[in-house]
Amino acid sequence: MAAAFGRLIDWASLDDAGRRAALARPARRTERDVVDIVREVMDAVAAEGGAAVTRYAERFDGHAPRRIAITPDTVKAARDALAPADTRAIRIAAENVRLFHQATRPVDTDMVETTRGVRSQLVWRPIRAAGIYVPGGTAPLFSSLLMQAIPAEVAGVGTRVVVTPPAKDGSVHPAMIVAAAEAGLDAVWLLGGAHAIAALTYGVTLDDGEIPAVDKLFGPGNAFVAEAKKQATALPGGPAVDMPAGPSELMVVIDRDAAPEIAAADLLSQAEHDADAQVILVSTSRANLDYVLTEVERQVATLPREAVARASLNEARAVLVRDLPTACDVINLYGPEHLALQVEDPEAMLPAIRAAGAVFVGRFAAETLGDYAAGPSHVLPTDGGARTLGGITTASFMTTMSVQTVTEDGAGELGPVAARLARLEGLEAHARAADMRSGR
Ligand code: HSO
Ligand code: ZN
Repeated sequence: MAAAFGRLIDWASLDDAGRRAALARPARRTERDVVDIVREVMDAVAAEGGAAVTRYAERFDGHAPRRIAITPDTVKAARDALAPADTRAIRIAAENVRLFHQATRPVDTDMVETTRGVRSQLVWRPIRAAGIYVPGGTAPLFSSLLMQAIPAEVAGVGTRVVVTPPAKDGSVHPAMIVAAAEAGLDAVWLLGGAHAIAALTYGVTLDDGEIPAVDKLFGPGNAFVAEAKKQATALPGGPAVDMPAGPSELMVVIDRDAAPEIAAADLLSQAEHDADAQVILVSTSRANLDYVLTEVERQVATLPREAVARASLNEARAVLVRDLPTACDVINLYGPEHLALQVEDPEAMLPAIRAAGAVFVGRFAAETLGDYAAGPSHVLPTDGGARTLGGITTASFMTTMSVQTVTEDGAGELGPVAARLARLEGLEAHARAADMRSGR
């Protein structure tokens, strides 16, 4: 097995427990005391508001929080700092994301008449205020701004507050400003980490203006951000959160004839994100599995982020399976954030797959296209969350209400039924309220 890849797993040789263990996510290289540090930050912001946020921003980011207004002037300066083709690429990505989310925005249902005269429907409403975290760190992920702020815009969210860590020198990448303009935002806050999440949770006043308390927190981030979202949502009346969004994951399924250089390139595209990113190759062919691993080794040596990719590859797995139905078992057990199907008839596998954040069908469907520009959001559940959760959609920024209408005849018919059930539960006031409508 090529040196770069973590482990080879022969699926047929393992029992159920062995299979689960083979697919377990590796222990995170999180810093010590994350929980305690985040607790301290949350408490300080609760007690002192903006002053505490500014103090932590200066300590952890080296800069006080800054509000970047998205105005014709700032946008022009940002565009001038980019190549015209970069600006165009951001525009195309934004348009595709908007198109997809407009087409998939949930619609109110028709009225459903359950008993004659009793009609109900489900209607969708945007949430009031969304807090959107855009990761910075080693690379400013302006694509993650598009993938969240545009679905929120399409949903009709009135207040979208975007926070993102500043670069080391306190600046913001011009692409972030252009992306914010494409998403129709009026500002981006240069503020990251747990203190940014605390600011969005409590609402604070800073030198540059106000960050309002939001109703729901969105976005991936480092261990501090993830922990802060957890603590925020556990507060009484605290904001909701979108999903567990940890390090990137990709599972690539290949057969005998899949192109090894393509499978290898895709695996490396996610391995370069983060030392904790997880990539898994699943193959029905031992020979092709080995070709891919050789390719990974050849390609990784040529990457600018080779060190990050190699760290991730240490924990990578290559799983040899007997056939494609078994590959589907592996997929459903692991629940990958991203799944690439590079087999002869990938569509035929889809009905058996039920746990993956995003599926990339066939050799031309590079995850990279989905990461940037295909349309669906790239903010997806990691850590097996895909077994029960989808990624960000327009619906993530909305909620449903049921609306119920009843005619006099409807009340006459259903009132006695409800009253009976109320008395069975020992709730007499309920029963009387129903009786009053049915003339009893
Ligand atoms: N693959 C990442 C998203 C991303 N890729 C942003 C490049 N930029 C989500 O897991
Ligand atoms: Zn990516």
